[in-house]
Amino acid sequence: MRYDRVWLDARLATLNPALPGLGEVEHGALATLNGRIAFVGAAADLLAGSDAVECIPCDGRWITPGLIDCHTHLVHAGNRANEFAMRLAGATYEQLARAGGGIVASVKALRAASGDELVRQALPRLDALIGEGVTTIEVKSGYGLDLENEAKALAAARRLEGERRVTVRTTFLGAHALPPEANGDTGRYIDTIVAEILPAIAAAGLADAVDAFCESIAFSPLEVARVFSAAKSLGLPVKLHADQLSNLGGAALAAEFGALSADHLEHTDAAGAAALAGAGTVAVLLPGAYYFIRATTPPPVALFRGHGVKMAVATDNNPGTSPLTSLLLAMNMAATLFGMTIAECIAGTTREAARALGLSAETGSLEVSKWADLAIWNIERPAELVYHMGFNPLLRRIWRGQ
Ligand code: DI6
Ligand code: FE
Repeated sequence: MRYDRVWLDARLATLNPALPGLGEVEHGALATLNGRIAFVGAAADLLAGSDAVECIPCDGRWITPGLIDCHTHLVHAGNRANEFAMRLAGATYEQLARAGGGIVASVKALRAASGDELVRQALPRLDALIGEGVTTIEVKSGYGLDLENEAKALAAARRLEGERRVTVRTTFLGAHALPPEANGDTGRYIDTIVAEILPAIAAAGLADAVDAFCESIAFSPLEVARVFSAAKSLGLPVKLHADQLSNLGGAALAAEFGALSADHLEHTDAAGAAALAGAGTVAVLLPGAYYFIRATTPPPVALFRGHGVKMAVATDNNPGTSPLTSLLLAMNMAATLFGMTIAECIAGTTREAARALGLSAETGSLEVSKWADLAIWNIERPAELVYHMGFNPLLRRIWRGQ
């Protein structure tokens, strides 16, 4: 057998779901051909006589799947450090949102920025993630809130794929907040999304999925259901910001629409967890936002575990509630703040994050025929990926074999 590259003498955390734990293989080898994994397993099982253009000894280092940040608002303009200061002085996130700050402040900034400017501002954040071994990211719109600006943001997100070796999945989040020009008429804005904005975004091929913010300060379950029905009729999968600040039954709503994921979930109850399990909807947990807004109700991880709900962990990178560009730190926070195990944190940024994006067949684990998206680490044991705070043990990152 002839391969492009073979990594030898590696310890593998394959995340192969057929294997227990992290699917660990000692004395492992991994070979690639045309950007995909062509062999993964014990080095002793690599056929004698195999040949490769390049052989890379790993000296016992660990190889994991490339990390996946499955929930970000990476494309945004400016920052909201001013609001952070106000929150430190006592204002709440809801108060700032109601006073015209919050998401709407970021909408004004994004509308004023060109597509080039959005790409320019997103790249340093993307580079921070890439520098930690991230090979796939999801990017949401939701700061444009009209067709022109939502399309501009999604096109900027798509352009990131041309700027760096990274896989980008885009999500249309038109139902993120009410635009100022809607003058409080939520129903009419939802009408516009359903009849005009979403069909145009879908026709332009700008979105891989559709998301909404289901919350008392955003959109009701009935309004979200209208957006989701439109998405489904256009053949687009859905995701939902659900139960972050209160329980409006968002998890069950996401499950009802067969959502890829329901995200945040701090206030989800047992019925919501059961619904997620039944639908195979991934629970995406976002400890950066929980930490940054100093929330006090953590998501019900034990309930999710008990119901067999798959859990992912992401940065939720956004200017208002999670200015976080470290997926490794998100893993540490998921462990310390939410009580997730080491294995859950690592699966949550690889295999389960891929599932949350509908990419399970392509990436997220080290299995033959998936993309060779790899991270090679200077660590003695996988727990170090979750343990460090602000220290990056990445040695090398491989995207699609390169
Ligand atoms: N939930 C969040 O945490 C972010 N969006 C959302 O729906 C907040 C976005 C922002 O404040 O800019
Ligand atoms: Fe978010």
